[in-house]
Amino acid sequence: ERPEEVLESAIPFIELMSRYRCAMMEVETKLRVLDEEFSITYNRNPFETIKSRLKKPMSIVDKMRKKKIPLSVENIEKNLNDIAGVRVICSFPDDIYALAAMLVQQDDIRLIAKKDYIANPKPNGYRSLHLIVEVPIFLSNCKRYMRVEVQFRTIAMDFWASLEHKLKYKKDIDNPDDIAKELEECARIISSMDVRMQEIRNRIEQS
Ligand code: 0O2
Repeated sequence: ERPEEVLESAIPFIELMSRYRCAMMEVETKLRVLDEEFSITYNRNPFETIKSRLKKPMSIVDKMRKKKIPLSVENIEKNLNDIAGVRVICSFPDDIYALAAMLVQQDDIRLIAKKDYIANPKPNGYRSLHLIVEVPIFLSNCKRYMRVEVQFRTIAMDFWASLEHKLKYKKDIDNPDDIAKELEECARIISSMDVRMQEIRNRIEQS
């Protein structure tokens, strides 16, 4: 193939990624608007930080291979839910559910799936609330619904997940079973601490 042909064949993929980037921006803006309103009305912020990321092309290829689906722009859009990811990090568990409900009830958002790993943690201890939503993006001549994965976690759950993520990707660790057990126990401690911090905040607000 000639270089210009290679480049040309990449255009649909570049366009797809651009649409995902727009959808990610839409979701992030919606959450920032809620934050703005909260800070004016209730004098507090419902989340600490928000981070967005697009899945890397190589990770997309790996995931499609793992799912044994032929690689094409159409198949990527149909089969992967987490090309566009928004991570919302809250101080308190109640804020997670409040924000998620406010996002989902907006009339241009379609909720595709909800995985509540806070109510039902993974066996390794992973906790977060995952929503797969579709959000419309308005282009020059059309409206397209794009899927975005929104992960809601507390600061403590995020701290845990980033350490656990290291375990997953690092090979040749001494005593991986011991570490996994220790991590699972930490996840429980974190969860009960999140609940206690929430209760303290409720008491402060009531008084
Ligand atoms: P990365 O590097 O964060 O992008 P699916 O995406 O639906 O095919 P699955 O496993 O059903 O696959 O999705 P799920 O459970 O909703 O998890 C998707 C993402 O949640 C992961 O993306 C992680 O970001 C996070 N996650 C899920 N489980 C764990 C866990 O046990 N530990 C940590 N640290 N993060 C987790 P990726 O693509 O795996 O990774």
